[in-house]
Amino acid sequence: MSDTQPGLQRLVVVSNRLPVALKKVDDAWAVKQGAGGLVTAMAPVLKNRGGAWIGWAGASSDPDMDVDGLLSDFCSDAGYDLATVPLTKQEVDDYYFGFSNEIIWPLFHDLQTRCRFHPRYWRAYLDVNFKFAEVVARKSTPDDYIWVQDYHLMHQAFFLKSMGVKRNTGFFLHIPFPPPDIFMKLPWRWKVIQALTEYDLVGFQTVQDRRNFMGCLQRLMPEAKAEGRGAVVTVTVGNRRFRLGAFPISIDYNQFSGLAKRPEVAQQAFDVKEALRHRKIILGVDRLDYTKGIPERIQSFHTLLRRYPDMVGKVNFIQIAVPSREEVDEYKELRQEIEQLVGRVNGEFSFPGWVPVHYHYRSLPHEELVAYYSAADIGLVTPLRDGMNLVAKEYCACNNSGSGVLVLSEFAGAAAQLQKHAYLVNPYDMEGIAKALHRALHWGRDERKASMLKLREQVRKNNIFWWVDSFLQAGISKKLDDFPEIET
Ligand code: GDG
Repeated sequence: MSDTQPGLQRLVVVSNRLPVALKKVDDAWAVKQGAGGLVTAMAPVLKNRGGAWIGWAGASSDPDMDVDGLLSDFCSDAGYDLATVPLTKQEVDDYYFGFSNEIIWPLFHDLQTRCRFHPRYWRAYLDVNFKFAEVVARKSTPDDYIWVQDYHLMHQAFFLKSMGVKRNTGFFLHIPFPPPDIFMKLPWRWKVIQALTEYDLVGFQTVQDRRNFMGCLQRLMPEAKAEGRGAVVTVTVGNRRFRLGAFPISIDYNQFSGLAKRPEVAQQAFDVKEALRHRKIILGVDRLDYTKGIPERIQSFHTLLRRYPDMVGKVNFIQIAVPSREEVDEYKELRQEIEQLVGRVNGEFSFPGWVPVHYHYRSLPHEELVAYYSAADIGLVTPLRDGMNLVAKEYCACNNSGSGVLVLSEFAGAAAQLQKHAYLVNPYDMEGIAKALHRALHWGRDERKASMLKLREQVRKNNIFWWVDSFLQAGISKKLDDFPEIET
């Protein structure tokens, strides 16, 4: 890569999925960069430092498709390499749907009763992690910095070491880390904790997640000690020393705020308001997942209409639910439950010219999503538990008028940064949410503007580029004093 900056350490990012999507353009397949925040932030860093992204390309619907050929065309344009880890259907079933999504996902979101602790899943998880580590070893050199993303791949540093491959490694967990009483239910708890101690840096979304991890580590390895204060601490276990840090992930603030200002997006936002006859709009946006608290949110809106008759006919609730893990029974049931609840509220309260709940079960184009964010008077973000929740931050970034209110679950990682100026609620407390919505709908303009200004400032300053820099500084610098204090 000729245009990389000399002297900078190359970066190798490892994640379950590659940050690309296969799209058909004029009857021919092409690889396009994904639109998520992580790839937006990482792509310029990878281009600047040089490096690679390693991951699974997803299941191909066309067995004759030349995935590697398509990826190599993409790499020459993107300025960094992509390397695939091919997975069989059985591996995807057991490692991805099984271990990752039926064990770690519910357990780490404090929903242990949803876990299915099949030993087969654990074996597949280890086999696939080994497979990934072999590709990482082949595609990297000892001078590269290896940054592993998320709970699917907790064993990368462990397997690299067991192969005798020396690398500087960092791991970032996008979901919460549970407290000891919950983590201890995991049959493979010791092996998972031990594998995480093999990284040189382990990053969490919040200081609380980092504390939970330290609590689990000390339960299982009582000799473990942490030193230091602030966002990053150094841990010693036996003769191993590594760092633990809190690095709250964020969004490309300027991209969201800028898009919301574009005339065509502002027009779309106006059209949404006009279609709803300028009634107040409460907005929920989520992947359809049981951690996001969507049924509880609809019931809270139902409670609002029942308790506060002055709200009937004056407010709309729009819920956008993006299809996710659709082949899994639990998600199918959740979808049915949501549809029934929406039907119940609309059945009870609609009258000609007013339907209280508008429910969209599909993924909206990015511009349309931004238009909804900027049209909404209230961003209602009430996950039962969430690592961060980017929707909360995107809502603030798009609210250029400053007149919106963020009603936020106290169990979203975002609450650690936004609690002072958001309206915090307990997502299980439907009466409490209804009350919060009623109050927020009656807040004075100056009060709303002052709070939203502070929220936007926080998201603007601590954006996704700040997140990448903070993590890399903590991971690559040798001394802890080399990087500034991280505000959490
Ligand atoms: C995991 C952790 C953590 C949603 N609807 C549409 C759409 N979206 C986009 C949003 C947002 C993203 O999906 C959802 O991000 P979240 O952060 O809310 O949630 P997870 O997918 O669960 O992500 C989470 C995150 O990782 C990052 O570390 O915050 O806690 O669970 O960006 O904009 N995008 C489009 N149309 C939609 O209809 N285009």
